[in-house]
Amino acid sequence: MKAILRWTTGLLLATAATAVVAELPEAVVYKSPTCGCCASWVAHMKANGFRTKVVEQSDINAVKQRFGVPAQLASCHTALVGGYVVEGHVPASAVKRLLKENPGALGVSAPGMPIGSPGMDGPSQQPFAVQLFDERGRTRAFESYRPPYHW
Ligand SMILES: [Cu+2]
Repeated sequence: MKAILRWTTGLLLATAATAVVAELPEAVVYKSPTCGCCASWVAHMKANGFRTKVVEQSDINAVKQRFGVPAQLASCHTALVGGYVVEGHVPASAVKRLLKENPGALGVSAPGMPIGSPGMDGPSQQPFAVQLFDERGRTRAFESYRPPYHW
């Protein structure tokens, strides 16, 4: 009986683990071949359970225009995750919250390249914010961060 219970528990745990992995969609990341901080952000996403696919493209602005990223929210890389556009160094936790809450928006952005955001190591960490944007370029606050950071 004990053996059966243990076997069943093991099976349930295995099923739960599979479900967690399946929950996170693949992140398709468009970046220029020379962008180092973009690669560091990809590593951050991987470390937080996302499968990733990198598409190297030198004309990254064309990608942003195609996906509807408002010019004032532009950063380095642009990713597609679960039907949303994720622009720049958005923390994986914010992407997970986005997927969970599923708001009516085109995507999220951490505009610019804030020092201290995931993939942007540096000596003087800055506060930064993640904003939601829609297809008409309207933005609203989603999440804000203050150093010190422990991603
Ligand atoms: Cu960057």
